[in-house]
Formats: sequence, structure tokens, C-alpha cells
Amino acid sequence: MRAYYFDNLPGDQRLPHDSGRSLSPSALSTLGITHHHFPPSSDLASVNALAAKRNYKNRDEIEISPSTLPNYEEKVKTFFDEHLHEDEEIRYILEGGGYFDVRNQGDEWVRIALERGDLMIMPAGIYHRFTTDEQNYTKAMRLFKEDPKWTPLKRGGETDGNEFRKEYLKSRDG
Ligand code: KMT
Ligand code: NI
Repeated sequence: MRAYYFDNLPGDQRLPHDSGRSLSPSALSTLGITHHHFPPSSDLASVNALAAKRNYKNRDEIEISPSTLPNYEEKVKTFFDEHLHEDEEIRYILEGGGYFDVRNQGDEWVRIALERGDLMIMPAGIYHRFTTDEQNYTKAMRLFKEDPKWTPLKRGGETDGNEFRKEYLKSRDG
């Protein structure tokens, strides 16, 4: 995992867009984001323990690649639409990699580059987007609580007033 400010330059979303300015894990944690690294082959037990501790009962696996996901190019653009969820989301990268971009306190994009074995916990209500990288391959486990409310809500006037958004800002900014 590496976190850095997005460069905001034009170009394919799958390019690194690395401004060269990094973010520390503690800066990420002020956004409510937690990261772990569990090598997939040896360490699914650690993922299971984390899921059990947080009361996560469901999971699925998604393989995002041109050969496995119908309408790949279209889907990848959809994942890259800025949105929030009304539920915490856990993403565990099993193969390949990808980028999650999240908004910081100043509404700037922070890019989180995830690789095989990276597990990220993102709070409900944070504005974010996802893209594959130049490998065009992300195999990820998505972990859900009992009653997942993980539908993406596209950022717009209404989402700013969303109760989960307001909760998130309260916990982030005090
Ligand atoms: C999201 O919330 O944007 C996603 O779950 C993207 C696909 S999972 C790597
Ligand atoms: Ni999302």
C-alpha cells in the first residue's frame, strides 16, 4: 500500500497519477481509513479473524478484468464515479492491484495504491472512487456485514445531506 496526492492531470484514470507527495499511514487514519497486509496464500485466517471481530458475515469475490467482467471499460468508468456508501467497506486484494481515491479534509483526492495482500477498511460516508491500474486486473474480496447497504450513492447535492455522510464528518472533524 502506498498513499499519495493525486496529480489531477489529464490522462487515463489507470495511470499512477502520482504527484510525488506521499501521505503517511497516520494521515490516512485521520480520514478513518485502516490498512493491513495479509499475504493471501498463508493468511486467510487473519482475514477471517478480522471479519469475525467486526461482525462481518458475508463476502464475495470480484474479478475485474476485460476477460471476466462484461462491459469492462464501461464498468471501470462507473467505479470511478465519485460516490459514498452507507456502510463501512472492506476490500481485500487477492491478485493484481488497483487504486482507491478518497477525499481528504480539504476535498483533495488522495490515491491509495493497493496490491496483492492489502486489506483496506473504509468508513461509511467517505467520498471515494475506484479504478484498476495499468495491469487491468483486480481480484478482490468484498466483505459485508449482515445487511449490506453498499449501493454506491453518486456524489451530488443530496449526498452532502446524507445522515451517514454527516456522521462521517462528525467523527472525522470532531
Ligand atoms: C467500490 O466501492 O467502489 C468498489 O467496491 C469497487 C470494486 S472492489 C475492488
Ligand atoms: Ni465504493
